[in-house]
Amino acid sequence: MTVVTETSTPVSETAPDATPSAPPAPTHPLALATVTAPPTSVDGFVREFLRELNFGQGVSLQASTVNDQYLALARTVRHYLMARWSETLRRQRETQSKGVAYLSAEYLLGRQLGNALLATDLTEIVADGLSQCGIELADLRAQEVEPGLGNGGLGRLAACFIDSLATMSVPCIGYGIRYEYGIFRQTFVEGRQVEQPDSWLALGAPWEFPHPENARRISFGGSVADHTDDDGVVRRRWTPAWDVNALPYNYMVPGYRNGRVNTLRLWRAQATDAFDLKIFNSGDYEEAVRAQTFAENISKVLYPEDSTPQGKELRLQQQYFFVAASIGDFIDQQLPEDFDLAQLPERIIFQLNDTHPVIGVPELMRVLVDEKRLEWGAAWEITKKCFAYTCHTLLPEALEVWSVDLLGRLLPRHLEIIYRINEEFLAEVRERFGDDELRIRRMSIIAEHPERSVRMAYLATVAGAKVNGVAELHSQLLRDKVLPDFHEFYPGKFTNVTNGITPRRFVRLANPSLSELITDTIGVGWLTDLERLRGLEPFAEDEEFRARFRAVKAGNKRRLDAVLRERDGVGVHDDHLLDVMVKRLHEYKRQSLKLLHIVTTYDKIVSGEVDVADVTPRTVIFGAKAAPGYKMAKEIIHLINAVGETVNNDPRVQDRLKVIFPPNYNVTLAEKVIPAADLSEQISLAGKEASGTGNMKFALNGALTIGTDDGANVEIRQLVGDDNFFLFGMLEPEVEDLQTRGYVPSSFYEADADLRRAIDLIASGAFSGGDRATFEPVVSNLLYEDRFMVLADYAAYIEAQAAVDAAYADTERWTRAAILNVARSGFFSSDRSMRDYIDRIWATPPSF
Ligand code: 26W
Repeated sequence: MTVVTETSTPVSETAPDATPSAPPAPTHPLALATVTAPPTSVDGFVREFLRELNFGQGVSLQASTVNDQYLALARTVRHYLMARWSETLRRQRETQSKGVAYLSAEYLLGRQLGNALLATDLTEIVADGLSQCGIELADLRAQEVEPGLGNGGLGRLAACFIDSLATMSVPCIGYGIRYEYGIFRQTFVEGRQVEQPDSWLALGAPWEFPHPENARRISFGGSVADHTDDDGVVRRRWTPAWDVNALPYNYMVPGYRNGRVNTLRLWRAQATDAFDLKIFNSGDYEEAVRAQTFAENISKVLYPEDSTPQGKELRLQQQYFFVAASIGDFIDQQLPEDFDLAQLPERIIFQLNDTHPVIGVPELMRVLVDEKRLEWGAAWEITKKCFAYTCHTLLPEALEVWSVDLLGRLLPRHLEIIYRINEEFLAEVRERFGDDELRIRRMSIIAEHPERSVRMAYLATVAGAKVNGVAELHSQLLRDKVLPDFHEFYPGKFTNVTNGITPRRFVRLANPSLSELITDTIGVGWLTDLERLRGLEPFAEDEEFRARFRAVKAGNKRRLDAVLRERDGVGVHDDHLLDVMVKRLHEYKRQSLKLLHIVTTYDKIVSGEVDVADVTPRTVIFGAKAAPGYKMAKEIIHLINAVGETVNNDPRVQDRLKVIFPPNYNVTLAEKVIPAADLSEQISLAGKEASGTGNMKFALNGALTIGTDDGANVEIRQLVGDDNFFLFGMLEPEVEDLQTRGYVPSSFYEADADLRRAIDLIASGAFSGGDRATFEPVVSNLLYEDRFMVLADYAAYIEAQAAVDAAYADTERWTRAAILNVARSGFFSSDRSMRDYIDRIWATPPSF
C-alpha cells in the first residue's frame, strides 16, 4: 500500500459559479471586421474618439473634462490594439509553443498611453485629430496616473522585460498583483518624507480588462490529514479554514510595431461571499462585512520595502494568493483539457522574479500530487524543470525567510511539501558529501536559528532549473559568497543574465530629440536592434554632430526646467552641469557620499578656500523614496533637503551650486530627468548593488557615469571605455579585505581634513539652524558604524569629482565621451537580456 498525498476539497478551482463545459464558441462573419483597424486617416481617428467620448464617457466634446478626454482616448487606442491581442492569443492557442510565465510581485509600468501610441505608430494621427478638437495630446498624456505597482529596480525590470518579450514575439504572460494602492506618494513637510496613499485607480483605469468569470478560489489555513481516496489510496488531504476569490485583470503588453500584444494578468482579492446576510440581519453590520474586508486586504496595498522583509503574514498571503491563482490559471485556462502534465516543462517556464513567488514551487507540487494525483517523484521531475530563479540582491537581510510557525499555520500542506523536498535534497547532499553535518546544516532549506524558518532563496535554488544573478559581478558573488555550497553542489545551475532596459520607453519616448538625431544619423531599426548604436561611434569625431548632440541635451534641460517649475516651483539652469542621483534611498547606495561632496564644495566656497567663480556651475538633483520604516534613510532625506535649503539660499554661493530634490520620484519623473542629465551617480559600495538599471538609462541618454566597480557599472565601463567613465573607490575584494581587517570609520575622519570639516559642518548644526541634535544620528552613524564605508571612499570620490569638473570644462571632450557612451551601450537593451534568458535559461524560441 503506497502513501501519497491528496487535498480533500479541490482548491483554486475556478469559482463555483463558473459556467459548466462551454458550448461551442460564438462566432460571426463580421466578428474580426468589427475589431477596429488602426485609422489611416485623422478623420477616422476623430470619429472613433468622439464615439468613445460620447458613448463611453457619456459626455459631449464641449462638456468633456480632460479626464473624460484621456479615458476616451485611452479606450480608443486600446481598440486599435484589440486585433493584435486576439490574433496573438489565437496564434498562441494554435501553435501551442513554449512560453514564459513571469511571476513578479511587482511591476513598475509607468504611464501606458505614450507607449501604446508608439507601438501602434499613431502618435501623429492622434495628435492632429485631437488638435482639430482643440485638445493637446500632451495634456491628456499628463492626465494619466502611472500604476506604481512596484518599489524600484526589481519592479521596473519586470516591466522592461515584458515589453521586450512582446516586441521579440516571445509568448509570455506576466502574472502579478493588482494592488489597489501602489507605492506611496512622497511629499516633503519641512524637508521630511511624508507618505500619502497612492489611489491610482481613483480617476479610472482604462487599460485594464476585468474577467470576474475567470475568478479562482484561493485557500488558506486549516489542517492536513490522511484520507483514503476512492481507489483506496491513502493521501494527504488539506482542509482549508478560509478562502478568497482571485479576480483576474488583463492588461495589454504591446510589442513595438510587430503586430503582437502579450498579456499582463494581475490578480485582485475579493471575498468569496460578499457579506454575511444572517449576521447583517442580526444587526452586527461590522461583523457582517468583516470577512469581506479581511479578504480584500490581500491585494489592498504594495509593501513599500525594497530590501528588508518585515516577515508580515499579509505579505505571505499576497505571495501565495497571486502565485496559486497564476499556476491554477495557466494549467486550467492556457493548457488544452487533456494536456499531459509530464509535458509541462515543454510548454512553460515559470520565471521567479526574486524569492517573492517561490511559494509557487510547493504549490505546483500540491496541484500535481494532490489534485492531479501524480506520483511524488514524477511531480518533482516536472516541477524542477518548470521553475527558474533570478536573485536581485546581495544584502543578506533582503533574503526572505518565513518562520515554519507562520507557514505551518497559513499553508500547512505547503510546509509538509517543503519538508519533504528538503529531506530528499539533504539525502542527495549526504550521498555526495557523506555525513558532513555542518554542510547539511548550512545547506538545509530549513534554518534552525534564530527560529525554525524556511530559507526561500535555498528553496528556489534547489527547485529552480537555473539560478541567475543580474550582472557579471553579482552572479560571481552569488556563486562565491551568497550560495557557495549550492554552486559546489549544482555547478551547472548557476548562470548570469545582465539586466537591461527597454529603449522604447527610456530612449524613444523619454528622449524624442535624441532619437530623431540617432535615426537621422544611422537610420531606423536601432529601437529593436540597439547594438546598431555602434554606428554613432565615428560621429563622436564630427564637430557638427557634437554640436547637434549638445543641442539635444540643452533642449532636454530646458524641458526639465519647465516640468520642475510647473511641478514643484523649482527650476534648473541649462548652463549648469546636471549631476543626478535618482534611486531608492538606501545606505548601500550611499546618497550620503554625494551629500559629503556637496557639503565639501559648499564649505570651500563659504570659507573662501576656493574662488566661487572657479567652481563649475552644478545642480545636483536627488530623487529617492525611503521605505516608511527605514529610519536612517528618512534622516538622510531630511539632511539632503536641509543642506539644499542652506546652499540654495546662501548668497555666497552665487547660484553656482544648487541642490534640488523633487518629491515622489517615479517612472514619469525619470523619463524627464534622465535625458537632461550630464552626470550619472552610481556610487554604491562595491559588492552591494546587484546590477542597477538607472545606470544603463543614463548612459544610453548621453550622461557620463561616476561610479564604483559595482553591479553593472563594471560592464558599462568595460563597454564605453575607461576614458569615458569616472571610476573611483575600493573594488569588492578590497572592501572584503577592509571588513575582515576591521573598518574604523573615524580613522578616516581623523586623517582627512576636508572630510573632517564637512562632517563637523553638519554636526555643528549649520544645516539645522544651529541645532546640533537634529542630524546627530546621521553623523554618529557615519563616524562609528558607516556599514557601507562612505568615509573610506570619500577621498577617492572627491578626487573623481574634481576630474569631472576638469572634463566638463572641455566641452568637446565631454560631448565626445557622451556620444561614445550612447554608441557603446546597445548591450544594455532588455531585448538582449531576453535573448540571454532564452539561450541560457528558457529555451523558448520566439513563436513567430
Ligand atoms: C522586502 C523584501 C524585498 C527584498 C528585495 C523587496 C524587494 C527586493 C528587491 C529584490 C530589491 C530590488 O529591487 N533589487 C534591485 O533589483 C534590480 C533589478 O535586478 C537591480 O538592478 C538592483 O541592483 C537591485 O537592488
